[in-house]
Amino acid sequence: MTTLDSTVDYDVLIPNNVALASDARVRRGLERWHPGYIDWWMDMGPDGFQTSDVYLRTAVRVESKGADKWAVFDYVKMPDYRWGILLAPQAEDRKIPFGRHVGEPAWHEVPGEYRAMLRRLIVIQGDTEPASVEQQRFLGKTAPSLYDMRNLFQVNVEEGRHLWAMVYLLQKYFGRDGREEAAELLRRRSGSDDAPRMLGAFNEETPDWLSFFLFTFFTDRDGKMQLESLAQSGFDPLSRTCRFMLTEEAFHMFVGESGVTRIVQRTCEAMREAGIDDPTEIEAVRALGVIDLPTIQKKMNLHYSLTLDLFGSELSTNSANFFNAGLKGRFREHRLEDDHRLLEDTYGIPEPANGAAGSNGGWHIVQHPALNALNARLRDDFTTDCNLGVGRWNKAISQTGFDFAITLPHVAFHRQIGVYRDLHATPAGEIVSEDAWNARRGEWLPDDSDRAFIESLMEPEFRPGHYASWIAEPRIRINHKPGDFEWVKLAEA
Ligand code: BYC
Ligand code: FE
Ligand code: FE
Repeated sequence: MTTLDSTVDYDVLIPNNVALASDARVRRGLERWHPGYIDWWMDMGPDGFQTSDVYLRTAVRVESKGADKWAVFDYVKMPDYRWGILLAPQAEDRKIPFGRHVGEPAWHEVPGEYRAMLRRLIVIQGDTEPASVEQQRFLGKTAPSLYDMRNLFQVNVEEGRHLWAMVYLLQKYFGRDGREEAAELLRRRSGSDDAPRMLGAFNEETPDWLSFFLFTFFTDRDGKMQLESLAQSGFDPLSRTCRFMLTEEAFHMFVGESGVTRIVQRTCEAMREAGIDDPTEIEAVRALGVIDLPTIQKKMNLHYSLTLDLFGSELSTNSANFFNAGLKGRFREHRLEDDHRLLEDTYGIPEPANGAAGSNGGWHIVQHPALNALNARLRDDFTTDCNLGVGRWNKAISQTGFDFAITLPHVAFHRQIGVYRDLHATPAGEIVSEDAWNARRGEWLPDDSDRAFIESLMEPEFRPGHYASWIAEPRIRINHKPGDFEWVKLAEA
């Protein structure tokens, strides 16, 4: 069932479908937060392009009716983007779908006993959104095309909107401490020593466009998995917010998957034209001005393993508490058929057969209480989802006739968080000594020379319809625009 809230109120500063006009307290709170947000955007948003006209999608309603799409496309200067507050329509009689309260009516106010836990989840979700904008702020300057530049900025403004979405929940439902948290979200900075972003991967650099595409493929996909879990929440406003965010998130994943596909395609085409049969002839391939497949594999190993850490420890009482409380469910909980309480269930986690480092005895699956293993389960769902995309990259390789496959590394490879953090596992899942691991690190993860090579390719290509040497032209373009479309009208040419 849908309600009236599918139209957006453009009469107020902040486009919304949450009746802000009649909620003076929250509206004032957000209007007070807005200037700080704009300051943050000017400081930490895309560097050098704030006065350019960008062909952007703006969400204007939450559902498509006939010809009315949920978003409109037009040229916008990014600081004028209309960051709105849009929640998916409220479902009538929604019930809490899992945990101790399963089957009870969903909450429309914060349940007092879970207030701190809920606030923490919302703050962590909110913190990642501006963090990613900060990580990507210099990439516009080296964009391989105006098309890619536009896609970067589209992702950036939508991550900004996701921050608004979490700040709305904090301001509306958490009173004074919610306002304090909202201010802190603008104060922390990715990579800062004294006020870093909350989760590890959001303090890493995104220095080049291959990193950007891998980030949107893997790390935005963690966003998808986490949002899917929070969309199940018994706290209905969080559920509705996350459901609408997922609509936008699909584009972020498209940018990542298609970006890597285009890089792989270009590399394979260039190898074929040059008569190179062996993709591991790194120097010969690099001389063609394209990124060799083994380096793509190494960069992928890095981004995948950093993203696995974002799921938290495989065994976690936090995750059990979130679930029991009805705050954070499983991936697509509503499609799973069990009692949604998991009191008796178990879940298997791979552990090294002979325990400690130095043992090459393989892996075996150890069963744990399912409630404690929810992070591992979500992480496994994530890996399944990733493998669909990786399969498409490999198809692009095999279609050009090359014998090379990109593969996700073992779950224990290069981990800083969770049950594998003290192990030294190779991408194939062999446990080696710390010294042996360090000695071979450069085979598995990008080293200085790989980084320098990729950096050398990062020359801007700002002519409409042109693409940098190392990436193929897209087959499908946004909103069916022609090939020479001017996706970004640069302010100073
Ligand atoms: N780095 O029981 P544990 C996105 C902390 S991405 C640093 O193991 P738990 C996006 C943890 O906070 C999605 N600290 O794990 C993508 C805890 O600290 P306290 C973001 C970490 O709590 C791209 C302690 O270690 N949303 O949207 O079950 C662009 C023990 O934790 C890390 C969410 O994550 C880490 N990697 O699960 C833009 C959803 N991992 O409490 C946006 C909300 C753990 O002892 N968050 N810790 O001080 C959650 O559901 C959970 O907080 C986590 C961790 C899944 C992150
Ligand atoms: Fe987001
Ligand atoms: Fe995203």
